[in-house]
Amino acid sequence: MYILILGAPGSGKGTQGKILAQRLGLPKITTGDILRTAVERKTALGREAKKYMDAGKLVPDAIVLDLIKTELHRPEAAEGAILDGFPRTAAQALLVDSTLAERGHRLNHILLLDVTEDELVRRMHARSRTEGRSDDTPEAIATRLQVYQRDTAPLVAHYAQRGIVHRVPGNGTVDQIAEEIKRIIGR
Ligand code: B4P
Repeated sequence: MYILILGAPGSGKGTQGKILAQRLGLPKITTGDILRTAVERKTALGREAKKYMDAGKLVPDAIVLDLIKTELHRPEAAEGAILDGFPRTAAQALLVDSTLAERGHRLNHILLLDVTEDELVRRMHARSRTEGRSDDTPEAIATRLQVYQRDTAPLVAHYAQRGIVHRVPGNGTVDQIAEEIKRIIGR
């Protein structure tokens, strides 16, 4: 089973993805974590990605498409995975669809975490005080929210045609949202 968790920055994708991956025994692929690790290790990918991430912009498809393909080809993801943080652009969505189709798979569920902008901003400001992520500055947060609306939110319409998008109210507590996801997935 392949499940995509979609939502604005700060909507709880990472939080819910982790709970869901543990419950279903599936690997979680998180492009944000992979890119942050590359930045910490100062690899060529990390040095290139950092300029975009710190500004709250998407890392260009030219860099991310290869990364996505490699992750989806990992043996652990051969029968299913939780996709957290990608696809984020139309080109990434096409790549995910075609890569899964090569093995006779497709996305089964898309969980769209629906959180008000006030709450998104509150969460990211709260995190900036505890985790010190370099893209949780007021300027980068504003850019990330704009980029989400421009590049990623249109993917909802792309997937809605297939009838696999589930809108999940995301303003509640972590446990309430996890329960709602369990109800939607049916396990
Ligand atoms: P991500 O790491 O994916 O970051 P994000 O979209 O900003 O999500 P975030 O981690 O903040 O949200 P989450 O909802 O988990 O990407 C970071 C950057 O990497 C991007 O801006 C981009 O530059 C680059 N990137 C990543 N993937 C890419 C791709 N495919 N293509 C191009 N570039 C890419 O966290 C929410 C916070 O709220 C947490 O602190 C959590 O503790 C808290 N929270 C969660 N649920 C809550 C709840 N119910 N109540 C209260 N707080 C909650």
